[in-house]
Amino acid sequence: MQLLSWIIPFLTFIVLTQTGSVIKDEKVRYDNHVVYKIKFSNVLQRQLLLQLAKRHQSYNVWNESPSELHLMVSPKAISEFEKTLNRANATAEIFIPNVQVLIDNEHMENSRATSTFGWKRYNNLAEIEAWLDEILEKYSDVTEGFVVGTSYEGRTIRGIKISYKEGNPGVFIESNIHAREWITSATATWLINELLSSEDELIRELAENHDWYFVPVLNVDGFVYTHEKDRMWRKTRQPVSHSTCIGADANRNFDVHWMENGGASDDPCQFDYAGTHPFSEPEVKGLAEYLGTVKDKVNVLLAFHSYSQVLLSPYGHTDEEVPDNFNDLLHVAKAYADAVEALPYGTNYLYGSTAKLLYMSSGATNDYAYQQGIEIAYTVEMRDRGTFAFVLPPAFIIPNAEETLIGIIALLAECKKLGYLALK
Ligand code: 0X9
Ligand code: ZN
Repeated sequence: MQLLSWIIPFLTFIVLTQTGSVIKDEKVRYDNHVVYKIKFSNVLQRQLLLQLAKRHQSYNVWNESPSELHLMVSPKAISEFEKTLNRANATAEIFIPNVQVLIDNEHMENSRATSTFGWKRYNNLAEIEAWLDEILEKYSDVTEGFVVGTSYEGRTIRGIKISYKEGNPGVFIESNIHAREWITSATATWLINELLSSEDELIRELAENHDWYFVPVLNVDGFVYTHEKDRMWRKTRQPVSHSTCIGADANRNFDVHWMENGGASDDPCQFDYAGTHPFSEPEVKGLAEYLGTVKDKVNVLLAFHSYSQVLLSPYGHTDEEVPDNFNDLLHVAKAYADAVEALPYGTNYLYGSTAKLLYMSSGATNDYAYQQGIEIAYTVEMRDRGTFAFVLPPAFIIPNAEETLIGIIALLAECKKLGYLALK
């Protein structure tokens, strides 16, 4: 009895999570989890590998396109994965040999950087919010805070509007709807700072002649969870009744062709679970409601994601149809991609229709915005192409943000030329 009470506090309790493993109350670990890049040469191979990837939780889809799949495989599933590869006669390259090493390096770099808010490391939600408060106070004459709603766990989802004068066209930027895509909120906060503090003529012109609506972290619960528990978390944190799996893919939860054409999953354990019904996730409902109040003043919407360096335009739910202004959407995206590529970093962006370039995905933010009358609406998938994937080292925050800014300048110039920035 005495021995037992002595031992119990020292016993650790292993809990299996969606992919990694966690020692109770500690962070999920991804030791020896490998990310493979699988290249398909026919549809059958794709089908076989995707079937495997979706079969159980030793697999986690990181990126998908018609010709390629990036898949994280837990160590215990590697031999099964290799057998399936052989059976499919497909080849795979190891992209990331050990995900935990990337996470550890990121953690080390984050703790080495200065303790004040900045872009040399990734900031957590509390830091972002404290910084937002400072900014709102410092620039009170041209900024105002707004509230998008309340998350499942009761957090306030906040935004900031920047407006230097009446009658500007509106640009709406949503970021970190996917929790693990940290580069998106880091970039959004950097942009806010540039718009408010830069003395560069081009940036002043950009800042002062548009109204800016930023939601730096939409999926607040998921974001906090990535900092505190599981770096690779993607979805919201609302439990699903009758399932042990938690959360929905907020970017499949908008009421726009919801669950159509296989553009999302009805399995709560999948990365692209659409939720029980459109707007079942309070974060998504909140964004849609807020957007409803400003959409008549918003000309352009950008939904920030990572990774793969693409600009995706509607539609996500069908590859058989494109929007009426698809050619314009291509022109505008080309302007962004060309401007980014012309920088010394030389980063290459592809662009095109979501369903054609990427995969069927229904219920996403930019498709919803488009349906609501915001005719220029993209998903921006930022750096990189899989070398570091979601765990992009902090040293890349500023380069990524700089090229996003240059891309946006070119995008808006093209929108103006094509007549999309007129008052609605
Ligand atoms: O799958 C997604 O939600 C996005 N890619 S990510 O790797 N960041 O998860 C792309 C969504 C694009 N889909 C639509 N606009 N429909
Ligand atoms: Zn994403």
